[in-house]
Amino acid sequence: MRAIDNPVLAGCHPDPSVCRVGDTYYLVTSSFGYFPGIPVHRSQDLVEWELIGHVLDRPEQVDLHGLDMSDGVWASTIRHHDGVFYVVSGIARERTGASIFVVTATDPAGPWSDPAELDAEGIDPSLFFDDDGRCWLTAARDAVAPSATGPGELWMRELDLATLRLVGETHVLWHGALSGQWVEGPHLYLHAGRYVLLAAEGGTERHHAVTAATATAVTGPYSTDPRSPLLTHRHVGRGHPVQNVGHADLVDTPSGQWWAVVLGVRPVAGTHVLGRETFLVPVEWSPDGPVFAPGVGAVLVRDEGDAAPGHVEALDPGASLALQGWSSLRGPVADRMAPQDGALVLTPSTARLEGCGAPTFVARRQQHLRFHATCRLRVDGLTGDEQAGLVVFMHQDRFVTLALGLDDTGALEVRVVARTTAGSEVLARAPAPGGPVTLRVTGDDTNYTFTLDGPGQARPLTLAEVDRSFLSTEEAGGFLGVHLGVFADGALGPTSARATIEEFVYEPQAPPTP
Ligand code: 6LW
Repeated sequence: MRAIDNPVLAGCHPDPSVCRVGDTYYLVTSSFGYFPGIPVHRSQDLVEWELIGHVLDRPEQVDLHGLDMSDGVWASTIRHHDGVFYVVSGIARERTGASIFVVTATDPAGPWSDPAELDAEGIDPSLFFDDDGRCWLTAARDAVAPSATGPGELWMRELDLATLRLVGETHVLWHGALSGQWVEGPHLYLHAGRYVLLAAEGGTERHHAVTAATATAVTGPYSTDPRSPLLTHRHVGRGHPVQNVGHADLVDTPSGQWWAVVLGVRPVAGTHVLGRETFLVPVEWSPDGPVFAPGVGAVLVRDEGDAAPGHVEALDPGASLALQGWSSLRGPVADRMAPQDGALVLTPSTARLEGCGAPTFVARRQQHLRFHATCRLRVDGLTGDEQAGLVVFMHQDRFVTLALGLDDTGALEVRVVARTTAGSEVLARAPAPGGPVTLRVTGDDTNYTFTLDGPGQARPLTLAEVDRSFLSTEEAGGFLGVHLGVFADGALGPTSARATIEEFVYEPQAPPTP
């Protein structure tokens, strides 16, 4: 095992769940309103992960239209049993609660089955296969759920694998070790003859923690592991580079070592923009149960190698955008996005970025604290409010665009617009240079800086600087992390306008020298 270069999956990759088949590991994370949903990564060493597919990549599997971007696909669990991969997950819908479903595949790269919806209430479902071949679904139910019996609880029911239906009675397992509030993210393991139920508690912010309960029978009774919390960063001080640690899933290696994947965040000056990322933590078993990060206390090690110098990631419009880590909002947009002569041609949508539909948008995670993202594009035939360009997107109510559009006289301009629930604010505007323009956003410890370059310009023009915290989870709320991408919206109906993305390049930048 190599040194851990945490986070092992950078950018918005929360609620990690992992399983091993032979010497290969598979990991899923939450995708919220993004499409395709539930990225699947593969690794041979738990450190280097390759994106191999998505569980929900067909629109008939999931409909996310109308949802807040922070709703949608929440925490999932991946397990492998008898040659079949199972993913259980839930779709959170603010207005109608959450629904839990299970999907299966023989190849984790896909295709995955259509979801079988389960008659279950709650979030964060997980599966446990016992030694008799029976499968148990656990999930979390908040205190406000109609049939909750406690202040938030973990419950269990048997999943009949032949019919993919829940059968038998519901067992209420545990109300958590801490306040009982936000007891969620359960995963169950059998180790040395004892059932160990891990949970995430304290909320996914600074008080996040891993807690545990144990039992001698799968359905309980479960008693709190008095060592809880087993892992948390609530006490490490706000200056520590990694915060909000929790939501663990365990896996063993073929040689019998144990590891946990957990979520954590990397704040700068108290706010984080990258979302909740996946970290790897060593685990050992004591007679009392799992010990996280033995020898380093419960503190994660983080390498400072945030960016490899000269590393450049260029969008390849001719290859699968999904497998390059690019997503759209709430559904596919392939009918408004086509590769052409090495470029990506966008047709403006009537759906707007600030709505809850599926605008013409495709973006990738911001994965480094410091970066440049540069987009060279040209537009043809824009009318009215149509616009296209680069977007730094946190949520439908929290994003900044650097885009080409028409000014009041119908002349092409470049403008920077910041969106909040209060509306859209134009931060800067400048006449568009003729020909293709180069739009760049630079992120650092302080700001997102928006610049414009183009033919005839002596040097790049800085149009606006936006405080980094504007795009942070602390200010925006919700569960997401910043995505960087391109968009085209504002059409009134069918349109002949086009935006041609000639190049999109993402370049991590090294930390400032002290
Ligand atoms: C996840 C749950 C949570 O399902 O956030 O705050 C949800 N807790 O465990 C979305 O990541």
